[in-house]
Amino acid sequence: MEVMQQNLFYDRFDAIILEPKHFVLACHVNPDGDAIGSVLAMSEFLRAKGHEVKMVVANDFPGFLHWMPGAEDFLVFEQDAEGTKDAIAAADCIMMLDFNNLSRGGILHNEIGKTRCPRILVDHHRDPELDQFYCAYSETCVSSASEIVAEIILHYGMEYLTESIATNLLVGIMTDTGSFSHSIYHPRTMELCSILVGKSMPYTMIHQLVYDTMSENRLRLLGFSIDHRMEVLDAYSTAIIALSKSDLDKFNYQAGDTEGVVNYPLSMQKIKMSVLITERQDQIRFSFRSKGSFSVHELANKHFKGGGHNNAAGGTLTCSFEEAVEKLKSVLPEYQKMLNEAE
Ligand SMILES: [Mn+2]
Repeated sequence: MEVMQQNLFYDRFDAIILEPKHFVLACHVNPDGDAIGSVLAMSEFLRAKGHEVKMVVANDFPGFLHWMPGAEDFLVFEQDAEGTKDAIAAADCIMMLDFNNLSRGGILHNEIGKTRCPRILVDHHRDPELDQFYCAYSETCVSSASEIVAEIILHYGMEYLTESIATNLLVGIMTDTGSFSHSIYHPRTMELCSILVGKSMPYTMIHQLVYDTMSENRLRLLGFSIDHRMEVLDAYSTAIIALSKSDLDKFNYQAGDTEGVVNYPLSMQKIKMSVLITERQDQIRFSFRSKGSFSVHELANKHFKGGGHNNAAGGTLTCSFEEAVEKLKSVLPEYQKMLNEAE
């Protein structure tokens, strides 16, 4: 089944890239390393194939990704709404990477929704709306969208794998697997990485550029989150970290500063699920992580208007900060047995 789908993908993708086109590549709102890395790598590949490519995002990405090769070329809707709208309206083909649901495009949603050109999906999230796409490479048992992009580029030949493509794809795989600590389902991920590392910037430099760039405020926010804002609910093998707007203000919060905070509680042996709740401008954001068989996708999808992967998902609610924390606690009994028995 999988192989058939991929053959169909290449049949259609081959046809699409045969003639020069104006591509627009988009990823999800609050873009992460995988979103940015997969878009940058695919853009460079399509340019090498003779296409015009514009890369669009709803909002800016964290500073620790700004160094990525080509990152300065992104059109950011929040900073240049007209330029971004014009680029989308002029597209012959729109590619969505690292998201499969137009609502995850944030404010780009409406603009992409207005277009009539073919759409291509390259993604690893669950429950894609496949009927919206002319062709789709949608695979959930891979580490990242960047891993799929690596497969696609290698399908066309090693000669397309430049240093910048390899570097961008490694950032995507490295960040979506928490530095190769989860979401690795098959040896192919490591095989691809070994090919990428052979072409990329030195791997240790990539790792440092992404992970060793904290401001003092960000590291102190992490310490504060764990020491003062983490609640451990032993009955549910769950830990919750809830950060209010005033908590974030106290540490002069910058985009990306809470990145990774949600992972720390999982390093306790007894914890199966970790939830980070943050109060944003007009909504409450939830970030879910789990270990092993407990799927946070279902929980996020059913109760928090979100979803994602089995072990990592997100969601949002429009309510007060206090209500959000109560809402989470109120759904835990439904999952108590599954959480405590998860392996
Ligand atoms: Mn991803």
